[in-house]
Amino acid sequence: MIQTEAFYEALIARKMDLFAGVPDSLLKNLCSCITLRSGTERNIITANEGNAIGIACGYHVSSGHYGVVYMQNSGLGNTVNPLLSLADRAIYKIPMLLIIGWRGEPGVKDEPQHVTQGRVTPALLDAMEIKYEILEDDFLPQLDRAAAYMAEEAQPFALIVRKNTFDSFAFKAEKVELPLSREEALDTILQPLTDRDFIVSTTGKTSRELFELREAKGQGHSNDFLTVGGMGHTSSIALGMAIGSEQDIFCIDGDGSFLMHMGAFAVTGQTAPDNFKYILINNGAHESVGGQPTVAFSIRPEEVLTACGFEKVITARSREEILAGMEELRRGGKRALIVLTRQGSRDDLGRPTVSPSQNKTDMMERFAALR
Ligand SMILES: Cc1ncc(C[n+]2csc(CCOP(=O)(O)OP(=O)(O)O)c2C)c(N)n1
Repeated sequence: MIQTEAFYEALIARKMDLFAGVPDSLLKNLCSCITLRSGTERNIITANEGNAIGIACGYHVSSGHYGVVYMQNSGLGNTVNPLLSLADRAIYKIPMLLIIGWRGEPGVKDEPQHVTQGRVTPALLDAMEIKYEILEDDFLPQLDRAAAYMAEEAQPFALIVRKNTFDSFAFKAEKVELPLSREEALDTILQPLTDRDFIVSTTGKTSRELFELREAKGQGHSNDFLTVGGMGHTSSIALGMAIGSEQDIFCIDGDGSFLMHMGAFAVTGQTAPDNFKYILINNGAHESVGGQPTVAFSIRPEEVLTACGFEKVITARSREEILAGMEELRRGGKRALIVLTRQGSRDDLGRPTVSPSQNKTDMMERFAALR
């Protein structure tokens, strides 16, 4: 196991000193250390992983130092374009260090959404002609090789990080006191829904909690699309679903997901049919992967949604306000509900026991039965 702070110090000593990325549960200890040690000026928690590549490019050009981009391997897809069309040796030739959490490593049990991504991660880097090493306990020679390669070749260098590589680093996320937890908010959102309503819920614990609430209520799962992967695309999935059916489609998003592809809302706000019902659960954090902050408490998502074409945006903090907001959503027109929740979740929170493909089949049957 690597001592997290020693690794951080070794990066700084090698001029790898501007951090940018999207946090990952596998990199939780490293992300926590960076969040605490680097502060918000030297650690940019980006909306998506591609943005982090852009920041690392700009930083190298102006400072001569190196950006460090951290991500879960599922975020690699968001980096392909800026890596291959900007940083690559045929274009600007910009070095940076990539630190990639290896979910779904072959031989290590993981959730379905990580299996293929995990298997192809090294091959993907090979195909992109990005040099990489798997991070080892004896990491100093690896960082020296990375530094030498970046200096000589002016190209990105990647470190793939296995589960349990970094030792624990205590981090207390700044928590805003709000009456409801996300799970309590979800429980309230479910109250007025019928078996003719459908949900598209976002990546992370929102979908896990929704699954458990449905279990507890004995309601089955065929009305819920749990966006287990493809973070940030929840609202687009719901948009497509709303176009394909006359039933009400409730999109339950998270603030990290909302920010990841916020551009989608400009188009959704203009094109969403009346049965598209948007709910944003805003806890100001990437709570599912360690509680690292997002900027969602510092910006005004309601104004973003309004500017994009949502006619009315309601904000709720309590069960009563959520229920009133759900009534408003039912009225039709482009309306959205923002629910402010505190951070935190149950320690014994489980994972969906229905496979995503089975979930899809069940859902298609349910839609067909209502057509
Ligand atoms: C492209 C991509 N990047 C990163 C992740 C890792 N990840 C899973 S859930 C999550 C946090 C989601 O935050 P938010 O939408 O605010 O929901 P919360 O966890 O706070 O409920 C992250 C970063 C991912 N699954 N996919």
